[in-house]
Amino acid sequence: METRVTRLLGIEKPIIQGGMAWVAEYNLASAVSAAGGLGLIGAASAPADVVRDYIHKVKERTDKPFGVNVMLLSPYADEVAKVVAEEGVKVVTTGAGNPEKYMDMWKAAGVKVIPVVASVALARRMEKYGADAVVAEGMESGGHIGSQTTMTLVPQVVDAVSIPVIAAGGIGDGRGFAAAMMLGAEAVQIGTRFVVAKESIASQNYKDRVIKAKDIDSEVTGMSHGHPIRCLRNQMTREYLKLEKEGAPFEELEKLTLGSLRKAVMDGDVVHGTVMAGQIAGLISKEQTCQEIIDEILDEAEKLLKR
Ligand code: TUI
Repeated sequence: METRVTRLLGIEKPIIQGGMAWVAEYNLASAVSAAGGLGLIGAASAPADVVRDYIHKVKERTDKPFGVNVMLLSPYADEVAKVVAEEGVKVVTTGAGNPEKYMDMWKAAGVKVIPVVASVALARRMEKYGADAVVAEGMESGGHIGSQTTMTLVPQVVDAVSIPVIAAGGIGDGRGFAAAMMLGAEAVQIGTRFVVAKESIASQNYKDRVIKAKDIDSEVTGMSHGHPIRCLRNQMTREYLKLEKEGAPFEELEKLTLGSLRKAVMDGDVVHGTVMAGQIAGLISKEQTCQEIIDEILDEAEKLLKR
């Protein structure tokens, strides 16, 4: 399936893996790229030397294109942004902010720049600053979210910009993929379904919690202090939301979530940790390889789009 996004990135299949903190490391990124999609190393809050090492590890594992997601709230964002340019990474996506200050450096290094946006205003601004495409991410996504849904955001961004739009948020199968194409997207970004990929290093407890999730198990913490995070309900979210309702200060809330994603992903503590996942978790029922996930989504979507 060829689109402006597959041509821009030199990939076979219009599926981009989300830059998920802790989960999107070199094993997952190289597996998605080797399967014909675009794998991403999620730099999250990792120091620049760790990201550089991961870039080398993906290069050892596949000669297909891959990218790095720069999380703009990271204390290491400046250094990671430089590493991306120095290492000749083909594609960068950004999250949780406005990447304007890095755009000239990346463009000069020949990096394709794809900011993740949650509004039409930021999409327009990114196009003006030279972005090659944007990911329009709805609030169905896991992790840090905006306030618009994928269904409403994607067509509005498609109408507002001329660069290609990649849809994200709530997409987990061929139906979601086909729907995104109908909204005008030219690729999709998928996170939650890749969390349970065989190549994903997420703990078995984390994967099982996603597989077990029901539609209504999704919660949003941090709304009161402007950093909404979507994750699956557990003891942590119950305590957090209770404190939030009582008007607890940010410092007190932060105690519950400091290091909590690592706890869930790496240590398997899905009771006290943060189990970030999108609203589509309820649809995800099994562990598969990245190749199986990508091929199944595209086979299903192609049948639907031909109907
Ligand atoms: O970035 C994400 N998802 C994430 S980042 C993350 S790590 C984190 N942990 C704690 C607090 C904050 C982050 C976990 N999940 N997705 C992309 C995304 N970007 N979603 C929404 C946005 C966004 C929101 C506001 C982008 C720009 C923006 O405004 C920027 C501006 O200046 O207008």
